[in-house]
Amino acid sequence: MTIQRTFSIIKPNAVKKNVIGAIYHRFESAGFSIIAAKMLHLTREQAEGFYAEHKGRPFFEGLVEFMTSGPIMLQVLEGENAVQRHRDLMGATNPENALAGTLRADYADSFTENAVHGSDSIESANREIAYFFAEDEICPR
Ligand code: YYY
Ligand code: MG
Repeated sequence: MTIQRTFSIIKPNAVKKNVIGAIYHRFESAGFSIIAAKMLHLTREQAEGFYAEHKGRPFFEGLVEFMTSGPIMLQVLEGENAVQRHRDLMGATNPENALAGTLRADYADSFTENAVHGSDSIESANREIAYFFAEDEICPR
């Protein structure tokens, strides 16, 4: 029994499809509580900073272009083993490899436009949450 927090983004392609509510329903049905949320249209600086670990990779420029192409929803999710369970709910990074029933299988349009982001470790979650949320914007039950 380990209650964790993880960081989630509903990316621009999914926001454009009007599936914020559908994805929130999937989070809540899977036992996550949404304990912080905001909508933002990222600046280039915010997107580059968030994805700094990927700077220099061939897909970096396209990723930043995509992530700044429209508004996104940011969430902090809390629940049992949240980091790994949220990764499982999202599915593989490349939607061609995402299992049926995962968010990426259902909502991704391409490798880059893969609908959702989720932290890959507790350390990443802590860093990513702090990148976008002040402590007083997080509302645990
Ligand atoms: O954590 P996750 O989002 O599943 O994948 P990362 O390897 O951290 O890559 C971040 C982001 O970059 C991914 O969601 C799509 C994009 N991307 C890409 O467009 N092409 C690649 N070959 C690898 C990643
Ligand atoms: Mg990642």
